[in-house]
Amino acid sequence: TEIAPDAVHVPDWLDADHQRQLLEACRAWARPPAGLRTVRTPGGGTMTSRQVCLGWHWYPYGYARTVVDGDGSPVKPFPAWLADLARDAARDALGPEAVAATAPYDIALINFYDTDARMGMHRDSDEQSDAPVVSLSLGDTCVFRFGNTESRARPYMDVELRSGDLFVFGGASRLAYHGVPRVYAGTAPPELGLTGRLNVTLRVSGL
Ligand code: MD5
Ligand code: FE
Repeated sequence: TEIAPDAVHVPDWLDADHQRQLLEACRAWARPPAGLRTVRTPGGGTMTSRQVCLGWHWYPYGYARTVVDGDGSPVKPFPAWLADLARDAARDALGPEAVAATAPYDIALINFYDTDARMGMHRDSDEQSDAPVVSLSLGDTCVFRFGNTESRARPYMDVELRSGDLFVFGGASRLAYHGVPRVYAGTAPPELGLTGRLNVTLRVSGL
């Protein structure tokens, strides 16, 4: 479903087996060193989701090769299979032209949401590439709020993202404001064995 120009939601893109495999990989990446951490913003805020990065380490607001705001370790490598997965996802959602001229995907930001975690409205503008962002959701259903490029305020559209869903944001939607105002407790597929929600975003650094 095209939610906005070049913003495409593909429900159930990952089948149950692939969801399980991706979850297992995320659990391994979450372990130290360079594991799951709490992100603090320069303004003194604390993000309620916890995050792990692959390839490049994101901190508010830039990218580094070490965990500059955590244990100082080198960032974990970005595996080739994730680059293939990202390209396949972007192609499926937007068509081959969308990634024909882009550099390989080289960043994964993985956010773990407890039931009471949220993500405020923001834009992803720390990348030096306009390649589409690929988002994969696992676990509990959330409300994803997709806004406009001008401000955090209305107009925006609320979409439910479920375990296995793909969302790809390219073109004019790449710099839209967006957030996660709510996670629905206990809505994960029981066989997955995940409490809460996990989101994997795949990006091109352009660095
Ligand atoms: C999430 N993550 O559900 C979302 C999914 C993040 C983040 O927002 O920064 O880790 S990715 C949503 C996204 C990315 C790039 C552009 C747009 C949305 N967009 O234009 O709406 O945890
Ligand atoms: Fe974002």
